Amino acid sequence: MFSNKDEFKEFFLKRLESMCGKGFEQSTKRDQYHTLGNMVREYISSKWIETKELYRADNKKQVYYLSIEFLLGRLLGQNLLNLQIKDVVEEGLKDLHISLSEIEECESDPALGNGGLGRLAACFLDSLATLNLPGHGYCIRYKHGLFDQKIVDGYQVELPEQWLRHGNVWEVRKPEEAVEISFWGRIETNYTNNILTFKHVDAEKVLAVPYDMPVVGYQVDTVNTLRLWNAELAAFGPDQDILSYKRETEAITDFLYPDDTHDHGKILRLKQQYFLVSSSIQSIIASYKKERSNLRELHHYVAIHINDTHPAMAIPELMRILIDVEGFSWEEAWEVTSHTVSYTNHTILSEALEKWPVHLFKPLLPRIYMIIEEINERFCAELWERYPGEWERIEHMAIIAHGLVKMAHLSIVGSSSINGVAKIHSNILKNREMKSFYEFYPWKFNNKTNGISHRRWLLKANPQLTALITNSIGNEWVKQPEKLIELRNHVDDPLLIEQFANVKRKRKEILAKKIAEKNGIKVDVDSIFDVQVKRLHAYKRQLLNVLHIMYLYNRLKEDPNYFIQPRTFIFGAKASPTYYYAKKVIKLIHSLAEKVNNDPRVSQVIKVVFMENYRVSLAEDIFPAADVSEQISTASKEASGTGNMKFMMNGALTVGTLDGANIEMMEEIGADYIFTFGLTADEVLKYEENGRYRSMEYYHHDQRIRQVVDQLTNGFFNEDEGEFESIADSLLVQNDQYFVLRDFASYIDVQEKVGIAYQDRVTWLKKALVNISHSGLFSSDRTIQQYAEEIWNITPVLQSNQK
Ligand code: CJB
Repeated sequence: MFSNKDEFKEFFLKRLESMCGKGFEQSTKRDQYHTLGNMVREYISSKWIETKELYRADNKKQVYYLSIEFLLGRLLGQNLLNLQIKDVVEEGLKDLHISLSEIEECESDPALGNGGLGRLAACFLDSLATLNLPGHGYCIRYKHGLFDQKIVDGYQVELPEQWLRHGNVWEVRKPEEAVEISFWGRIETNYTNNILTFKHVDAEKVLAVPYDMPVVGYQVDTVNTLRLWNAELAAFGPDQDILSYKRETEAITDFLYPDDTHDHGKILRLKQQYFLVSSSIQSIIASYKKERSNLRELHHYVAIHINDTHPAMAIPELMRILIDVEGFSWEEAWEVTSHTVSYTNHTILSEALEKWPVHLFKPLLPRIYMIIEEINERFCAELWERYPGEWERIEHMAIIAHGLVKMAHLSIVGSSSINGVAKIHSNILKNREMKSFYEFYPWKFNNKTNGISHRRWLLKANPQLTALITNSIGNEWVKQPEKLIELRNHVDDPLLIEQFANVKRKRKEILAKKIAEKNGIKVDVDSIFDVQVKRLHAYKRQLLNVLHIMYLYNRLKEDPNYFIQPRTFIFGAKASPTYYYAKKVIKLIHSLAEKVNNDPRVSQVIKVVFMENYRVSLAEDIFPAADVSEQISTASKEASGTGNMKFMMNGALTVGTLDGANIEMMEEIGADYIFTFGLTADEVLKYEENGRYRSMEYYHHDQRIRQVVDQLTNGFFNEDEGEFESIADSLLVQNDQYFVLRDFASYIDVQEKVGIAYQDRVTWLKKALVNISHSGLFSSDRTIQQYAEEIWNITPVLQSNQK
């Protein structure tokens, strides 16, 4: 298509004219973005077709990763990088006086996810393609992704996100592969010649139309597929009101649910889940049947992975198709299904474990409900055989109990593998949350510690650091991130340390400029950039960070000689729109920023910045600029965390609890290279069991705590009386569920150590380099390799010239 910059320019100008109907001079940045995006997609398409052909011919097992979220981030820059045409394009554009980064800004973030779970799915797609593994994603084509956050007077306001407003250059609509989904109605059973059959009648039909997006591997020819389903009108019955049918159908794919670990039990969400699952399973079976006729071998050629329980209905849906459509017996269908599906659990927070009321479930999905009932009955019979008379145990493990369908139980019973996402989380699943299931099916449980794509979070986000590393150890680490460890041999090299200091400074300058533009706050690039960016949730304890800043403010006000290393505290977080507490914390951060940043003395040493609308593209500016990474969840509550890994890879030092993957980071780098504090998971879980924690005691015995907690309600913030009363109540009246006050003293101590450590610049920078050198372990390539070998049993498919 083009192999040098002159060819590129010629092609680009021609395409711009034909696509936009304008000459170059009249074109806008958006015209240029669309032209370039279109060209890149065309560049990809031959590889995409070849990959599909190869998979067909190769006859090997493929994995389908079903996820209600894929938080992709912008694709133009990543695709250019992965295709290795970024330099040619950038130079060609430069000749035309166009800046590639400005064009990239025209792409909206495809925000088809909330946070960690969705971003993990996106990193996994990147790794699958790069490792030449036959693996595809299935999700919903939400018209509106996660809401855009605006801050008005310190409060979060949600605006509908509009990623499709200007079209999506990456997608290809495939109407000929549309499938029908049935909701409501009733099931007619028929018993003839000893055969029981089921017919779904009076159903409301919805059409699921696929839109495919290419997933380009890095420096390889593999291009996998992310298939997004769109809900459209199918045939409708004579008695149906067309307008309400249209409204209800389109509603299925209108919005991504803005929950993170909360679930509000809405019927629309249940519809979305079945829509995703039914369309995906139908499509998987259809493509299987094009190549092979014997569905009894499905599990030898197909692995279906469910990312948390949202797609758990893949299990009864596959059973339904095998039994009702393909004529399998129950036993045959179960053998295939339970060997095809595998499941990842991402949280132990009880409010996030999905449980659906039977009275909602049964009428909406009558056949699926029947199948789940049957799975449950058979499972309970097995339990009865193994544990005769143990009613309580059986009731506790049942899939349907007390009018609820428990999706995690269904997922465990119907899957061949259940994994947690960090060692501690997998152990908690085995020894506590899912203990009875582990005792029953010990072989199913395993751990797969999360990882991140170093291509997105280092190569794309931080080209300056990428160049420095390559300069120091060569470029093999790019394809084999575990080779980053070679950097460890160079961390004492004064030149490398100085160059790294320059890179960090440069990235801090870039972020400081953004902060000045967006927040109107001038921050000192010599101060510590201390960052907490993630969804807002009580267990993630943004409040602990806030109370520490209030404490510093108080010290600075009381003691004119009190010295602290200057710091800029940076926050970014969206709160679920109905999560009242989380929204209050956002307001609190703003009130604190107002107080701190406007105080003539305090603002000399500390600043507080809240960056609006935290999302993947903003994260790419933030991680490279961080000095300190805040990973301060209540131990045992953060299943893994993945932001922690992105900071580490960009040379920030972690202040963290012994929670999630922080523990494995510490094991990998050594305790001298991370700042840990606070209760351990065992201590937290023990407190929860024995109920002995009294937050009031910490309030009464620690004057520092008393002062900051009182300031929430005593007019200190110049806000309406009662503005932050609910936060104070969560700490005292509700006995501080997440142990903020219990960990406060320990957090203050460790933060003091951070401030002191930062003053020794060289040692600090060396520690940061050590962090980078060990971050290869947390590449999603390692994680995906483990899933491929230990769960999915898939191997790379290579073009003949790559073998
Ligand atoms: N997680 O983002 C979500 N949403 C959920 O509903 C449940 C869990 C997060 O998943 C990440 C990926 O595994 C984890 O790193 C994180 O700890 C967890 O909260």
